[in-house]
Amino acid sequence: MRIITLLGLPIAAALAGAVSFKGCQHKVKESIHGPPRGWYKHAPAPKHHMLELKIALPQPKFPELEQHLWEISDPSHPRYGAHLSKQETEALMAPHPETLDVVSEWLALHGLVKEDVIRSSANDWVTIRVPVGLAEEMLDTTYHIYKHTRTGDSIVRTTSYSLPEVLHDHIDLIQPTTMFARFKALTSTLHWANQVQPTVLSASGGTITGPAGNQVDANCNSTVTVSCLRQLYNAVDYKTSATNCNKLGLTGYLEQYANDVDLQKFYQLQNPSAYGSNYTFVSINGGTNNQSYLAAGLEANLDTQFGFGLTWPTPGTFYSTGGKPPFDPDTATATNTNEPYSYWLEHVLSHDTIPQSISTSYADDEQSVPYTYATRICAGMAALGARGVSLMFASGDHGVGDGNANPATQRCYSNDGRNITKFIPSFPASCPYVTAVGGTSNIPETAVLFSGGGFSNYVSNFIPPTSRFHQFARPAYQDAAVSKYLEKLAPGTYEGLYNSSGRVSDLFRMHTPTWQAQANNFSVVYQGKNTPVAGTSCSAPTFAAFVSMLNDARINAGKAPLGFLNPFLYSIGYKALNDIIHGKNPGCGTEGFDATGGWDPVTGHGTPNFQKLKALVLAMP
Ligand SMILES: *[C@@H]1O[C@H](CO)[C@@H](O)[C@H](O)[C@H]1NC(C)=O
Ligand SMILES: *[C@@H]1O[C@H](CO)[C@@H](O)[C@H](O)[C@H]1NC(C)=O
Ligand SMILES: *[C@@H]1O[C@H](CO)[C@@H](O)[C@H](O)[C@H]1NC(C)=O
Ligand SMILES: *[C@@H]1O[C@H](CO)[C@@H](O)[C@H](O)[C@H]1NC(C)=O
Ligand SMILES: *[C@@H]1O[C@H](CO)[C@@H](O)[C@H](O)[C@H]1NC(C)=O
Ligand SMILES: CC(=O)N[C@H]1CO[C@H](CO)[C@@H](O)[C@@H]1O
Repeated sequence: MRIITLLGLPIAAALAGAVSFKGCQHKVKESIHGPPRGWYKHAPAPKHHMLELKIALPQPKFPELEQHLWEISDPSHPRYGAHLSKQETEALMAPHPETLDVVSEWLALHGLVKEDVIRSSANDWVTIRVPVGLAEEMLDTTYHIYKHTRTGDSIVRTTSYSLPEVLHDHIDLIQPTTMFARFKALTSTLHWANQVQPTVLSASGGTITGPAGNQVDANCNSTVTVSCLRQLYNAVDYKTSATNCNKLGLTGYLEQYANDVDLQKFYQLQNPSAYGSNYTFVSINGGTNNQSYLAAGLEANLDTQFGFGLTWPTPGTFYSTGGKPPFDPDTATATNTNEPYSYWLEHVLSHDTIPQSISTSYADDEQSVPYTYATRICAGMAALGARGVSLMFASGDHGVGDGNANPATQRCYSNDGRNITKFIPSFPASCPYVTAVGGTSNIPETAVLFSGGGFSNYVSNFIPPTSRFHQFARPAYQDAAVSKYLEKLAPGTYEGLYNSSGRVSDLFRMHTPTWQAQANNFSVVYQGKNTPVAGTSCSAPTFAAFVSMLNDARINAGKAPLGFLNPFLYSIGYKALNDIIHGKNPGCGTEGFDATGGWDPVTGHGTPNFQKLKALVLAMP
């Protein structure tokens, strides 16, 4: 059901309304202090170049949606597990009817009629395709081609845009305008493509004591397989169901394709019972899954092989979302160079059923995603949480830094015009409605050096006056754990580099390799060969797989899926995690944070002990 009919205001009626844009002054809606480090202005954008503009309409009922989310995700609340339906969620995401009218009228004024406008299922996003010339007129701005110094990528952006004053309360943001995010697949820098592991991954070499106190193959200290992860995290004998409607979702972006031949070969090697099984492929915004041998993506292969390999026979879904820079600014074809989370969110939220656990191993530096945009994407994640979906995001692969240089000497610059040194957290891992997953290596488990983590800089003082909620401030569920850690930190440590009022990443660490040459490695089949892979990219699908197994157990027991995990993990779940006390995550010329006993910003509460977690989640309502 489309909300527009519920609200009873067809567009034509709206056009009869009386808002006048005549003589209405444009006022700056959003501006940034020049392009972020790494980008330079190259040339004016060709006027005929087509842009796909996404317009976010305000969600006046979001605070109500968020209130539902906290209640139904808190195991001590009577409404725990009472997730909302698609209709209920959309009613809480919908813009005010007047907003729909005013915005439609403004679009009509520029010749954009109903047929030119694509609306999200909740009507909270509007998508239009317009030439640069028209966008410049609508937004009273000038677009340029910006080039990236290191990669040569080009994008069409502006550093400021304006809207008629009457529209300011009816539009949260329009992109692409000021967004220079560099969205990355997290395996891209952390693999040894030139190295190949043996074809047979034998379990010879005896056993050692794993984190759960059980005996595990000694090889698991150097090469990580599906079998190793099940041993390390105490789930060797757990069998999932194929038919209880539990599902695992994995996302693919940036033309990362999951190769079926590689997947079957992986199953033969690491989970023979899954051999011959398949997953559901979902294309979003033109995303494909090119099966050419050369088109196989290491990230997509890693995610599907470990995610589906660990949870088989749970049905799997692989989402491929199209759209990525660089592109040819001279073509007149609309090129989507927006950061693609909004497309993915619109798609999944428009469906009645959604996989209960979903993992994403892609990230941007938080500061490269405008606060307004981050806030809206994060609101979409909250809506998924309200629907009962657990979202796992890799925490990033650059420690507390941004990976632009050697972590020991690198300075990390803020791009807010002040150019001060700052730790650089990753987005969307920094969103308070998702679970951020980092990495460990070896046995006993140690935080990996590259593991992203720390405090979000998008805290309340960054909130523009128009915003209605304080999303990135430290959520209450983290208060006790974080305060305890801060008490242990020597006074003044990293003062000014992070904001202790910010949301911290959860960093329920999973086993991944370090990038020292002799460290552990995940064994992924890539273009037919066993390839060692590292990164928090390994951790996110692994953790998601264990969450999916927990959902399997709860669904079999007639209970609701876990949904948004953090309130549970911080209040009860941490008791079933292996505390990690070794390691740190250097960056920005510092040593980063230290792992300590109890919660810490590097390793969170630790890695899972599946049997213990299962007992906890089955004891909950
Ligand atoms: C798996 O499913 C995809 C589409 O979802 C299909 O293209 C592919 O051929 C299938 N592979 C096998 C081995 O059945
Ligand atoms: C699939 O990938 C191959 C190798 O990169 C490429 O040559 C081919 O054009 C691609 N096919 C499509 C339909 O994009
Ligand atoms: C920021 O400061 C550093 C070091 O002082 C300097 O090298 C860099 O050019 C500055 N960047 C900007 C954008 O001002
Ligand atoms: C695992 O490997 C690391 C690094 O080589 C080593 O320090 C550690 O002792 C090994 N663990 C066990 C239990 O053998
Ligand atoms: C951290 O955030 C608080 C508001 O939540 C603000 O008062 C404070 O100035 C911020 N500190 C820094 C170093 O940005
Ligand atoms: C970089 C790294 O640690 N590589 C190791 C990955 O695992 C194989 C064994 O399967 C070792 O031979 C590599 O040295």
